Amino acid sequence: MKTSKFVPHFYRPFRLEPLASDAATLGRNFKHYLSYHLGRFQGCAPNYVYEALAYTVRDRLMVDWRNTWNAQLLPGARRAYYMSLEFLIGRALGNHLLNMGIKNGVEQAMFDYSQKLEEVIENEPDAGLGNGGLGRLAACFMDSCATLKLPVMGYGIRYEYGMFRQYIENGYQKEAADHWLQNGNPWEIERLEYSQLIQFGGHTEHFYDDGKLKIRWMSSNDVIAVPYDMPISGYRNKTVNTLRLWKSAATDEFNLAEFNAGSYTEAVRSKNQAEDISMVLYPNDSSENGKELRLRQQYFLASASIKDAIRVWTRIPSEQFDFKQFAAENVFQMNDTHPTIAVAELMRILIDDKDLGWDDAWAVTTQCMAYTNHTLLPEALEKWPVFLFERLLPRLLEIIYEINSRFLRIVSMKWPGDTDRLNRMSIIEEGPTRYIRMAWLAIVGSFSVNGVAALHSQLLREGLFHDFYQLWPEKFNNKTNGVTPRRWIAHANPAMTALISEQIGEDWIADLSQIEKLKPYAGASHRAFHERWRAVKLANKQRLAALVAEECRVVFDPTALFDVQVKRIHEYKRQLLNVLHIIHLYLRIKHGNLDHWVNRCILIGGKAAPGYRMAKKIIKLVNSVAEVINSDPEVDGKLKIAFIPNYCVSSMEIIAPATDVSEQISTAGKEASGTGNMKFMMNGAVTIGTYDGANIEILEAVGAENFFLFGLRAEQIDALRHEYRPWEYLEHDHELDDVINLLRSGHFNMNEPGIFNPVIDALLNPADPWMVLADFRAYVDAQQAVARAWLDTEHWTRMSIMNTASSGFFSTDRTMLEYNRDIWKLAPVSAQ
Ligand code: 26Q
Repeated sequence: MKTSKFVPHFYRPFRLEPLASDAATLGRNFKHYLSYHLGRFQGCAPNYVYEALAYTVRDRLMVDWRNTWNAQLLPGARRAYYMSLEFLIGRALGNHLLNMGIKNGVEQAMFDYSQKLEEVIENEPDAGLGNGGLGRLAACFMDSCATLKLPVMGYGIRYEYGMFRQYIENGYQKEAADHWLQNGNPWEIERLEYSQLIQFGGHTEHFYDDGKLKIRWMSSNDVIAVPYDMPISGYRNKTVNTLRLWKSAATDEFNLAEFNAGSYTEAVRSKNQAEDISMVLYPNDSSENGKELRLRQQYFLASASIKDAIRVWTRIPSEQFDFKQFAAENVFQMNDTHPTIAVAELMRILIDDKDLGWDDAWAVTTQCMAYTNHTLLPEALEKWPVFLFERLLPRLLEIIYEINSRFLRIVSMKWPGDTDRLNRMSIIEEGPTRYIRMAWLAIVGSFSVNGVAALHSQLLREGLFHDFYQLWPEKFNNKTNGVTPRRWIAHANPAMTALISEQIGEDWIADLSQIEKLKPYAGASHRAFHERWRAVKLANKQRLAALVAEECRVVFDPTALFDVQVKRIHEYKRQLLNVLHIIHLYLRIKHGNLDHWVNRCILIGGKAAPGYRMAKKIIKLVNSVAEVINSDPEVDGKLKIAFIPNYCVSSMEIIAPATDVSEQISTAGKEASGTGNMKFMMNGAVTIGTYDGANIEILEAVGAENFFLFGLRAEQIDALRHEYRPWEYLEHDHELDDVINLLRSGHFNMNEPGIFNPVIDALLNPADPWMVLADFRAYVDAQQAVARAWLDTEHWTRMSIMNTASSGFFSTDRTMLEYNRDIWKLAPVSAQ
């Protein structure tokens, strides 16, 4: 008998047969899930229809998902891990249908079942596992990596509660819990078998093993990390990458001692403590800084992810693994400092568990880790009290001390006697309370440090990170952000997508640099195309107007100019500047000063961190001003203001395609990049913006004639800071004076006297870091230029087309290719 050599299963996966995706088969499978799996029938609650369809679609991702996994795991293949406390993915169903190219079939199948696909899609809750830009960026990155076939896995936390739901009561923001998992999550796959044990607390013990000093971490309270995998589909390329989210659970023996002592309730309490870790996403709120639970989340993610990556790397039991080689095949990208404890955790594992010496472990770690910074605001720089580490992560604190003392030796060699510099650069901040500076740990422990737009990276090198830049210039680089054109054009704006593809073919969807082929069509001779471009915009504006009517009870006229500012509410983003302009427009109506008047619908949206008083006041102000203006008969449709509650990924999918003017008006030097600006540009909005973040690169790409630039530049802001006298702007600009006086008069808050005094005080404070009044006149003038441009319809259409046609650079495909070229150095993997 012939015997063949045994081949382990991980080299010889059995093949899965692909499933048919014609409408009839899809319909049958859908009915199967609805009836036999979910036990629901026609007329059931709509979320079950969505769920059954999601399972039907997920089945069709499985083969590619598995093949992708196997192809990426071939021995010797290098992989990257994107480690982030946030992944703001939004809805998945419509996006997968687009990527898989089965939308028409599914639409038909749903139609046969008397369902409208569009409505079914609406029943999926947003996966809101992020605050804003940083979390959404991680989601766009995942999309692009799958489309580019890059072997990148996301590691995050499976929060039970995502970003809070915002609703408005009497003009004020209220928060409600976002229990997005309430009805289950049909996309995820639980993989209990890959659970990891995570240690907290306890103490360290030094001992000798074979004459060698070793350290172990003793009597810790352990928590289990259970992974849940979400599929990330590439655009029509048979690639499905993985987003692995960790849920915390109590260890089985968590309560044995307490159970036996008869203390049942104590036992359940400790179980709850374990489960608390992945319970809720922290809002981006400086009042939440230093919270112990947040540090637990960070270590939980870092430790589970590194252990998992090591498990995957060493999965073949018969082989020997030399951990000195770990960095050759593994690289971790840290999304801001949030997961930076990973630097110390990898050192701990390599030294304590894998027996590497310090120098070898450090060489591996600093070749594995890369760090992305997302902010220059000092209050957003993470630091953790040493005493917290002592209690929660004693072994990691020892390692950080050792990293620091070796690092400071390097500094003092290069700059002997420079104690100021030593203090500035130390990972430990000395003082009554001692802190660990996470950004410093990230820089010291990484081979790459990048900012997220050209200006931001420059300001990092020249300012915040200057000492480190002098020491290690080669570590520093820029990676300008992007957004995925699949979700933000093809999915969100199907009508514009069809129109573009008709002119230049479909290749631009997977290669956005080709969108510049649209530029010739901006020319005056293409009047018919311009007509259709406007018709698409109008239809999108009708769709948004319906949403605004429903959510805000405000009627928007789709023929008016749609002027939109949606983003987190923060003083540096200057929603207040927008409000001052609104009041100015209102006064112009009242004074009959209507030269070059353009009817405007102004939409503002965004969440304020629950503990950020001023941000919440700004929301109240927007709503109060809106109420007065919208109900003033003299205004008569010339101006409409709405605040859209609960701004999120799904609402942006309606908002961006309907926007004419995109407000990007941050104080120069403060917005690291911005990514909403790119979504608007792609959808044919024209930007009014400051010289800040990625606005600068947008301006360069589209040309000054297609962008409304205004305001002080970063260096002018810095220079003015010492001599800023806001009241002088009132003295020299009576229109600004009128605006502030009307605000002060209580015109917008008749029933709540004085509530906006803190806002007025902030604007007139010479220490106002955001210098709102300094840019008022320039902003109003730029808005007037917007109005004049709008009055020339053809001109506006050309600008709109030019914005879309110039947006090629702002695809995350480009961003990911740059990360890969300069940092990750992965070979694309085709799954077949
Ligand atoms: C920190 C400590 C405790 C609790 C929460 C946080 C926390 C959470 C989220 C701190 C910051 C964030 C998010 C920051 C963020 O979204 N930054 C944005 O990142 C975008 C992507 O790079 C940029 O485009 C934006 O300019 C930047 O503001």
